[in-house]
Amino acid sequence: MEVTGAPSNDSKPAVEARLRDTCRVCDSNQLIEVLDLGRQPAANAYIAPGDLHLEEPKFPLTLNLCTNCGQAQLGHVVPADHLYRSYMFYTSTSQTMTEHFAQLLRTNVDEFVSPGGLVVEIGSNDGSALVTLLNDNVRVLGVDPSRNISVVANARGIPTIAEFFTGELAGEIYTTAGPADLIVGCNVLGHVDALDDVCLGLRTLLSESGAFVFEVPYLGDLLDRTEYDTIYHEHLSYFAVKPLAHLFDRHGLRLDRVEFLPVHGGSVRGTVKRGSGWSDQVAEVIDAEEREGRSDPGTFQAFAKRVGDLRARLVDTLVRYSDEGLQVMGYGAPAKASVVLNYCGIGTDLLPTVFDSTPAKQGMHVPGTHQPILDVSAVDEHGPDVLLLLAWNHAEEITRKEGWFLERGGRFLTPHLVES
Ligand code: DWN
Ligand code: ZN
Repeated sequence: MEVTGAPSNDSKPAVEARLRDTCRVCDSNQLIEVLDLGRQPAANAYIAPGDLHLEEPKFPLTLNLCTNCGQAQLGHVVPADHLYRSYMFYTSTSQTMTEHFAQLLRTNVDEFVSPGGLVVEIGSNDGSALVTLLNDNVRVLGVDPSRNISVVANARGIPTIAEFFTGELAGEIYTTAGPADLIVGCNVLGHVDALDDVCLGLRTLLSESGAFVFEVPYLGDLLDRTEYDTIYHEHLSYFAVKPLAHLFDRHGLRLDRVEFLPVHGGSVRGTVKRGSGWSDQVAEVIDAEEREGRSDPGTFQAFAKRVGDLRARLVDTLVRYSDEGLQVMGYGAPAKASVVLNYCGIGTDLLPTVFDSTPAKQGMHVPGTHQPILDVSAVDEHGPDVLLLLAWNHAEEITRKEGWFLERGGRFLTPHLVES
């Protein structure tokens, strides 16, 4: 079944979302809907001022739970070409994340890559991670579907294939460059509809003693901290460790190690090798997830209730600030901003402007709710009393950079109503 985006009076053909009624991990059809965030535009589809009059394609944003394997996942798939070919998120906008990925590569190259060995990064974005290895005795290759951002990576000296990573592409890379000692994919698996095909590609490309190291936002943190704004069309899966371990096992891959990290609201990093089953350490984490009810429908019902409550409380707070004569503006225009603003119905009346450091986003408007995006250097001149910290996952870096705003008496408030 296809769900058509809102008809556009533009000449472009309408974009269509596909309803997926089988689980991405276990292929069962035992899916139940656990959250409905309404119809939303693609979260990174920022709008140029000249296009504001056009109707935006909007797609249903519903979260399903597979009661067979416990995988949380979106019900509707927006075509990947629509989401990624021209992309607005640049990893290099966060110094913290750039250092985080540099550290990940250093450690894993030392452990897995022999001199002259091949390191492949899937979803390599602007090359911020691989650039760390440019002076090392290793070969690097980026794979990223966004055409505009791959150009940036190539210009930085990171050979980058501007394509989606598939089983077929993995075979081509194997033929031309040989097996990879290390494949890295951070914040990528969640974006993939055809997980089986990507696993096939990993199995094809990995050297005998090589490793695939990935990071994904962790479902446990999403649930515990009610991070509903990380749910959007790009993120098709919300992973706990158990479904991941089963997925890899089915493809002749073994989840060997997991560790939990604070980035992006709480993430899990996994190390995968050729083999089957999973390690004792992974088994312990899976046991903990069972005890914590990470795949229980009741856990998700409680989560959905908290999401609705947060919406009401955030809107109440913004209305109260407005009544008190306080000026509120947004800080950061991440994809998450679009989810919060559209789901909560926060328009330019309650939040007139959003600031973001990404040059490509500046001068554009937030999808759906249309706040203009200005450079962060304009915060002072606009003089807000409160900044709604839409990029809350970078709170430490942002409050450090904008310490002057706090000293002046300003306040940051996250969409989850955490104040600083
Ligand atoms: O998985 C994904 C993650 C990794 O990145 C994607 N699907 C898309 C993207 O998600 P996001 O847009 O929610 O990412 P961020 O990292 O939360 O975006 C932060 C935004 O805040 C960027 O637009 C840059 C901006 N920013 C800023 O204005 N000042 C960020 C920092 C650190 C700053 O100091
Ligand atoms: Zn399943």
